[in-house]
Order: sequence, then structure tokens, then C-alpha cells
Amino acid sequence: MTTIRYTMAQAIIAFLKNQYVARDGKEQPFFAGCFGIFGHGNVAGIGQALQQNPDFRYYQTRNEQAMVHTAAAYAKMKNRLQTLVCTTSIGPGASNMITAAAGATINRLPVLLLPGDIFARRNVAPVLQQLESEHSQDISVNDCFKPISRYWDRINRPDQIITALPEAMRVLTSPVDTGTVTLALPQDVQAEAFDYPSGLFEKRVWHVARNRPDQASVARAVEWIRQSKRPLIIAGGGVIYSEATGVLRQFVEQTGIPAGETMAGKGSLRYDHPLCMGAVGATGTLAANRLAKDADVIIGVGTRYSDFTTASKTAFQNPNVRFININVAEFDAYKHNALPLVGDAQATLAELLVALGDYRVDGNYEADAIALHEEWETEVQRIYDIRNQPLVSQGELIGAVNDAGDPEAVMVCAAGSLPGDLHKLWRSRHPKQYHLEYGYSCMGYEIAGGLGIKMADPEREVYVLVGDGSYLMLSADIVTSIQEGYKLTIVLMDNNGYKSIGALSRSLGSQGFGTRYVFPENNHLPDDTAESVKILPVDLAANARSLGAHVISCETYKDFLTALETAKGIEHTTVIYIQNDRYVGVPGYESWWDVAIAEVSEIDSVKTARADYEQSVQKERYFL
Ligand SMILES: Cc1ncc(C[n+]2csc(CCOP(=O)(O)OP(=O)(O)O)c2C)c(N)n1
Ligand SMILES: [Mg+2]
Repeated sequence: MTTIRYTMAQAIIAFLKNQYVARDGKEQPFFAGCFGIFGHGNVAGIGQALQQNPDFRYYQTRNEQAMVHTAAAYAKMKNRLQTLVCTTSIGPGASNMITAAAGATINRLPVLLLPGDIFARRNVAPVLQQLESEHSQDISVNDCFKPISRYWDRINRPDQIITALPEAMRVLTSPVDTGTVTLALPQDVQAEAFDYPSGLFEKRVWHVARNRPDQASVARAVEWIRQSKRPLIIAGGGVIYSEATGVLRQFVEQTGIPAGETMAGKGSLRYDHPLCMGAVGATGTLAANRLAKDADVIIGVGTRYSDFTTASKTAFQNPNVRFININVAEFDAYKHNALPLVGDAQATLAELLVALGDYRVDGNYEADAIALHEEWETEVQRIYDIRNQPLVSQGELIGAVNDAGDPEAVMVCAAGSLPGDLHKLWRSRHPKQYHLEYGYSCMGYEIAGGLGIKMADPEREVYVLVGDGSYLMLSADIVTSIQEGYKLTIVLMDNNGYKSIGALSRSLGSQGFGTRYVFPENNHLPDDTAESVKILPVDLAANARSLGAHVISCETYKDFLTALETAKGIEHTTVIYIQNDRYVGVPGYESWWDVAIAEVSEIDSVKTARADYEQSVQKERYFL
């Protein structure tokens, strides 16, 4: 056996460089490089290995959480066929990744984390930043990654990577198991040399399969669909990851079955397709929610049925509703007591379509769906056309970005009041245009994620839609976008705090308490009942400028349109800053979201809200 003598860290980089994925005959390297921040836990190990491998590009980030968002967004944009590696020091550098690592797993997106770890040798413990434990010397902060990783390992001997790395790759490239993979790397072991078998560094291609469903189950699904009067498709993220949007359109057109879309699935059909009902669920359109209410068969494709999709299990009120779930993951396919079609979305839709033969829904049902689609388009236009004074409304700003922005662009968002509005209002013109991180809805994903999208597809304009709250939480990677020449157009919507949670709080009887960025009065933070408030002297436009962005401050809708045009001609990251109205919202459309309200309270408005809540909860269903 020929061997190569490498440090453990050098061996990891040499291995990662040679990992490829292939799907449908298209092969590509799986890793596009490594993000990181160096500290004593990785500088001389992985850091040194990266230094001697300039063909495996190293990128700096400003914050470890941000780089994991960037890697996840990159992977999402690449339909999970490529990602980035993230390296950190031990201690806070490592644990800073936890939030975004959980987000990647929840969103089923592959990211490979290489946190440094405490000395395996132990004689020098406790090292700087080490969490000590009285009951075990085999504990570090990296154990916190265990519940949020789909694969977790600590490499205490250099030869352990020979079996750990292939496992890491199997999980990362599996559409079923993918998510965060964490390999915790003790700093002494990173630098330790070993004679590795050279086979470990040969090119390996991981074939991403298109698994097919059980034939008997397909036959039963055909029976169920043929018997149904009001079937509805719910298109989830799996449709897009599987590149099944073409066959979905064929399916819809051949059968006449309308489709609603989840947050991750929006864009599965073009917004103007007559059978596209748009967003479904808590943030859904009237069209999709009306159809969901009475549907007798739901065909869920690549969805994990979050509470936003199911409107907290109130969306489907037909007493006889049944579910057929097409999903690559058995776990999701069985949800809601469904008939599971466990398989790849593209392959399964194609097979089901053939098996359905000449089936087509009743003409009246289809006509109703088309009419609902048209009514919905009118409603979107109504909201786009609002010209609120003196501050603009968020809905009209979304309309402006949608209309004046580049139609080939990608729009990214994650938290706040924007996601709900975008889910309803955004007009998706291609399957990758609507990029919402709404599995974890993590404030701070927006700019970091935008960077990952731009890196994944530099030819497209990237519009980052971000609220002032998210911006304040994590915007430092504007610097990285400028350093690396990846232009983002960031639309910063300032409404002095949390419009989303403020509105939620008011709807729950709590008057927006704690959701405004204002000075305290009489040692108390004013809520939305306060007659006058003192706004904080924060200048977010100046902040963005200080990070190197080109900044365009707007006051009016007209300014905003001009800014969008100007931004197109600017080469580097541009921030369009505008204040908008905290109180003008987009309504809900016959839907609900379960947020539990205090059962006992000293506040009358909470008592009233609780009474309504108890009524609404009655609509929640089990599907047995
Ligand atoms: C990391 C994180 N912390 C807290 C929350 C809960 N949360 C959801 S939206 C929101 C406010 C977001 O404020 P902003 O970005 O200004 O958007 P707006 O609500 O004003 O539209 C908060 C605190 C979250 N989603 N993520
Ligand atoms: Mg805000």
C-alpha cells in the first residue's frame, strides 16, 4: 500500500479537494472552498493546510455564524449539489456556528463544519477557552453540535478520518440525510502527521440517486387521485432541489390539478401560471387557502409540512381529506398518515403522471381554481399600488423590487414581517428567484446568505431584503462581499424595530411590548399605546457606508424606484435605505397561526385574545 505522510489537517483538505458529485450525468466538485476565522484552535492545523493548498480557496468571514449561513445559502442555490467548508478555532469561534448549523440541518442543506477542539493529549488542559467538566474529560463546547448535526464526530487520532470522511460525505450528499456535518478537530491532532493510504486522496464521485417509489403505492395513489373531486398539490422545497419544476408544470397541465407553494417551494411554478395558487398556509393566498380548506386529496411534494404550511393544522378542513406525500425522505413521506411515495420528486412525479393516464380534474373545479388565481393577481396588484404617506408601505416596496428589479435576479430574505408579505406578494419568475430561509427564520441570514447566493451564481443580481432588526443583528459580511467583489443590492427597510413581532404582539393583546427601538420612559420601554416616543439616534445608512457599501438613502416611493435603477449600474455592494410604516401591513387570507396566549393574565386585552384563541384552536386537526 502506498502512503502519503500528511498532518491530519492536510489530509482533510487533500481529501475534500477530490470529492465530486454527479446527478443526471453532470459532475462537479462538491466543495467550492473554505470559509473561516483562525484562532489558536485551527491556525496551525487547518489554517496551515489551507495555506499550502491555494487551489482550495480560503475565504475570510467576519462572524462564524454568518459563514455557515453563507455556506447553507450557497448549497441551497446549488440545489444541494455543492457547498462550502467552515473552519473555526475552539471555544467561542466554534460555538458561534451553532445557530446557523441548526438552520442548515432544519433546512436540509449540506454544510461541513470543522471546529477546532481541545487537546486530545489533555496534559496541557484546561487550554484557553476550554469548557471543563467534572465528570468527563471527553466534553467540550463542540458536544453542543450533536443534536443539530446529521453526522458528528470527534477526531482523536489522525487515522480516524480514514473512516470518518467517507461517512461525512455520504451524509452531506444524501438528499435524505443531508444537513450539518460536524467534525470536531482537536488542535494537537490537526497538526499530527500520519502515513495515510494514498487511495484516500483519489478522486471520488458521489452519485446523487433519483430513487423511485414503490409501484403498488403508485397504483394506490392513482386510485386515490381518480376518486378525488378536489385534489390540490402542495409544492415544497424538494421540488426545486430535485429540479422537478418542469415535470411539475407538465403534471399540473396534464391533470388540471392546481398547486399551492410552501416557503421553500415558492417558484416551483411561475407566478402567472393559471393553476399556480401561490403561497399556502398561514402566510398563504386566498386562492391556495380556499382550495386547501375543502381539498379531499393533498399531494404534498417535497414538503415537511411546517406549521406555516398547515396553518397549524387548520388548513385542511375537509373531514375526508387524505394525503399522498411524494418525498425522498420516508420521515416526511409518512406525515399526516399519508400514502407515502418515497422517492425523488422528479422521478416520482414523472411516474405518477404516466400512471394517471388520461385522468383530468372536473372542469368546474379547474375553472374555479383559475378564477381564484386571477382574483389573487388583482389583490397583489392592489397592494403593489398602495402609495402610503408619509412613510411608504412594505407591500409597495416589495412590488417595486419585483417590478423594477432584474427578472433574472434572486431575492433573499429570512425573518421579520417581510417573509410573510413576500410569500403572498412576490411574483416568482424562475425557480431560484425566491430564496427564503424560513425553516429556521434566522435573523441575520439575509446578508450572509445573499453572499452565498452571489458566490453560487455570480451572473445573477442578488437583492437582499432585510429589516432593521436583522441588519443590526448581523450585517458585518457586507465587508466580505466587498473584499471578494461579490455585489449585493441590499434593501434595508427600517421601521424602528420589530414590525412583525409588534403586530403579532398586538394581535395577542400585548400592545407590541418590547418590540420598538425607542428610549425607555420612566424605566419602562414604551409599547404601541405610547402617544410619543423617543427614537434611538441610530443611522443605519451611515453604518452601511462605514462598512464600505455604496449607500442610497430614500424617502419616497419615487426615490426608491430611482435607487433601484441607480443600483443596477454600481459595481459593488449597494445598500438602498428606506424607512417604512410600522403599522401598514398585508392582511392574512382566511388563515391562522397558533401562538399560545396566556391562559391567565392581569391584562384585559390578553384575556380577550385568549378567548378568541380558544375558539381558533378548535379547528386544529389530527390526521389519523
Ligand atoms: C435570531 C432570531 N432572533 C429572534 C427572532 C424572532 N423574531 C422574528 S422576526 C423578529 C423581528 C425582526 O425585525 P426586523 O428585521 O426589523 O423586521 P420587521 O419585523 O421589522 O419586519 C424577531 C425578533 C428570530 N427570528 N431570529
Ligand atoms: Mg424592523
